[in-house]
Amino acid sequence: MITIALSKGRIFEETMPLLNAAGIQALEDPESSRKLILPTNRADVQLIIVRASDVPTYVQYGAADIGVAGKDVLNEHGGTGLYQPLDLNIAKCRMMVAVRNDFDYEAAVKQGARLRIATKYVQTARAHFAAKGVHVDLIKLYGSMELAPLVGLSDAIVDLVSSGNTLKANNLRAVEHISDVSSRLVVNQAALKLKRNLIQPMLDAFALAIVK
Ligand code: PRT
Ligand code: MG
Repeated sequence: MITIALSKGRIFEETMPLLNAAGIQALEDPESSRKLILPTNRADVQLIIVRASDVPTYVQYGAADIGVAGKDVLNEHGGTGLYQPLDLNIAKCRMMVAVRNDFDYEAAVKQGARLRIATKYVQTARAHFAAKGVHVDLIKLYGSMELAPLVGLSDAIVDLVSSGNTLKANNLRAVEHISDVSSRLVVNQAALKLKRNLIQPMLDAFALAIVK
């Protein structure tokens, strides 16, 4: 049996065409089903539905053999025990620093001010500001980062941006681009060795189906 860990929403939707190309079809839709283990057309393949940030953990411990996770999530997790053979080029966005439209970020950085940064991506933010030599206090949040500068919780946020509509709607502007983000296929290292006959053909099919 091969277990594939996916999150609902954009990762599930954008991974489906790749799974289909490998001959795997989900028999239920996670948006309407309450099941967390979804059968597929193949008796030897099942899907499990987990939080996006939990995908690397399930794969690391071998509870799933394969998963799909954003580089944002993988960077925070650290990647221990994970083989990352393919960039799937899906769920694309950018990791950015953003501030209120009326906050003079450039001046604050120039003056060497200590900045308060609210983010879900603490490791990413710490590494980014350390490399720039900017002193920061990091405030860990679990969502809705865009709110933090509006209510005085932080000077800036580190968050993902895709269309930019959320920043715009909240009178925020992006001031730095940290990295481009897409999702990767992650594979449990032991599973790849023990179940290579099942996993390798899937990896080959995914590789051929990736839209560059
Ligand atoms: O939603 P939940 O709390 O369960 O978890 P999650 O937000 O980690 O999961 P999900 O499914 O929303 O995101 C899964 C993965 O999709 C992330 O780990 C990213 O790699 C990728 N991805 C791609 C995004 C976005 N685009 C994105 N725009 N993840 C989140 N966003 C959010 C962003 O945080 C911001 O709040 O969308 C908002 C901005 O969108 P725009 O279009 O207004 O700029
Ligand atoms: Mg989300």
